Amino acid sequence: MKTRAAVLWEVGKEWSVEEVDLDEPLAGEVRVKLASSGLCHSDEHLLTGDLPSPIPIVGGHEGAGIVEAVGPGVSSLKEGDHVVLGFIPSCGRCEACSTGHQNLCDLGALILSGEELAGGQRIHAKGHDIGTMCCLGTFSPYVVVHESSAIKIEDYIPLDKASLVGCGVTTGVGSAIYAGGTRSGDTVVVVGCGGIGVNAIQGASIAGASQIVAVEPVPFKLEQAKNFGATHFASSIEDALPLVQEITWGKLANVAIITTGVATGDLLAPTLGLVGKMGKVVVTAISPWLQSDVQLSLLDLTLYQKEIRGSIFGSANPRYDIPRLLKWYMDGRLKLDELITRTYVLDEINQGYQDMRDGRNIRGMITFD
Ligand code: CXF
Ligand code: ZN
Repeated sequence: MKTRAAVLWEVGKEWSVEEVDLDEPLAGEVRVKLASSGLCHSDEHLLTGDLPSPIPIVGGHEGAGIVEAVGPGVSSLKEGDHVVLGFIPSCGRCEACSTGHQNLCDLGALILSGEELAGGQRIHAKGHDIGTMCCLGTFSPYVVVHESSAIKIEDYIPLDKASLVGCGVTTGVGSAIYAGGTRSGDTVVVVGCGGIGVNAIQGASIAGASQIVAVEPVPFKLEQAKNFGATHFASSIEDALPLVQEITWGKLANVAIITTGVATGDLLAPTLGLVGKMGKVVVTAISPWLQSDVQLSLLDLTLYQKEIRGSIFGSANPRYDIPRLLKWYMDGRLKLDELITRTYVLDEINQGYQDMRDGRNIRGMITFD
């Protein structure tokens, strides 16, 4: 079929919205008509080259919609099912999936490969075969994805909001609850209050943290952090230190989560300095792929028995946590509506990303008809 999609043809250039050919689903694949796509910072990482991926590529990895066509052999989905797309596939059979670590599914190795999970590409334009971000490519009203990437949800859940749990919401909430292991009464610091950070804040709040320190230089984002449960505010890590010392009576924080738009090595040492004995630093933000320089006090790490832990998808299990978080939303425990600063049509995608760069949105969202 013919559809439209935002394609990145060259690193450093803008998204180009154009007509593309989309193949029929092959074995194990489904076509989904999307309701919305979130504008996540990781797609911006493709554009800057911080994340390596073959191009051309159709961006977008936060989507939800309705299954419209089913390829041969699909067993978990049927036409008409409502689904959220997970940016990490979950096959359910590999060692990671079968031991409760679906966020580390073996198929995840393919999400930046430029190839679909079943091999090859399903999108074609201007004589090129075009890959998709995270084997999804949600910057298009229609996607053909493998069933390993689609999670069935209840029909009454608003699909536009649901797309956000495919990446940003679960990544943030899970970083606080799972990766950080936040417990009732804890002090949690969240460094960077964009689309992931505000969700780390609401995750910490749900887990019962009593003090949540938002660290963010952009005043609009700090204001948003307050709406999601932050109790204390600092515009830099340096300013956060005396604040955290004061509010914890010198014990320092239990958990600090790095959710900046880009992670850099120089953030590690001062963030490690914000947590106390047995404190955890969770590195959720994505760093440029060639970034490898980190300097920190190993003695601090050892003597205070601290931990530094990376986390992908908030260490959550897509097939368990996506429906679970949506239940929390329907029960009024998790905020999704408030995350969406502005919606855009597909043709406005570059405006959406400019607003992100300018600190004018927490989560921009493309809505389709
Ligand atoms: C990213 C993580 C690195 C690969 C692409 C997706 N996560 C979410 O934004
Ligand atoms: Zn994302």
